[in-house]
Amino acid sequence: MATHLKNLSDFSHTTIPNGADYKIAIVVAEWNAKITGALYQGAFDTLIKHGVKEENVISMPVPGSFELTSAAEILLTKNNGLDAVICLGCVIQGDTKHFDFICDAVANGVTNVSIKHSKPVIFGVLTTNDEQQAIDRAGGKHGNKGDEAAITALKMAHFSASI
Ligand code: DLZ
Repeated sequence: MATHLKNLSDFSHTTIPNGADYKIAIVVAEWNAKITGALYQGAFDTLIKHGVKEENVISMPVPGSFELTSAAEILLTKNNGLDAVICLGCVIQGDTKHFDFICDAVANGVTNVSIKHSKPVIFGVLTTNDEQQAIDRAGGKHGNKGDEAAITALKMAHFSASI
């Protein structure tokens, strides 16, 4: 376990752990599928690139982002071998309050599930004002937040394993 941290200003360059020993679930919302499909591809490819075995990536679609919380809860309850769950979705601002309800519910939901199970549950949900902002973050000019969610899962799985 690390006891002394150096270069605190340089956290983005901390080593990405090898995932050969990890089993990780990716739950992906079907709403805004063009965006969430790109997030999923980024997350999946990043896990494989960093050593996670293909048979140890569990991929599950759910109808919308609101369902990500219950899916993570079900997975962690029924599959004890999981080291992390990545939740991917895209909520785009509309004319009603739906956006706020869904975003709040998922953010709080994944936090609660993570704490309940003492396992990393990663918030890989885009919450954008319009579709272009989402495209820019799903393999566009601002990168792919699915990749980032996968790297976060690897780092947190490693954190958990090293305690
Ligand atoms: C209903 C709805 C709306 C309006 N917008 C989105 C969205 O932008 N992104 C998303 O992932 N899901 C949306 N949903 C669906 C909800 O997440 C959920 O599937 C339904 O309310 C049923 O629980």
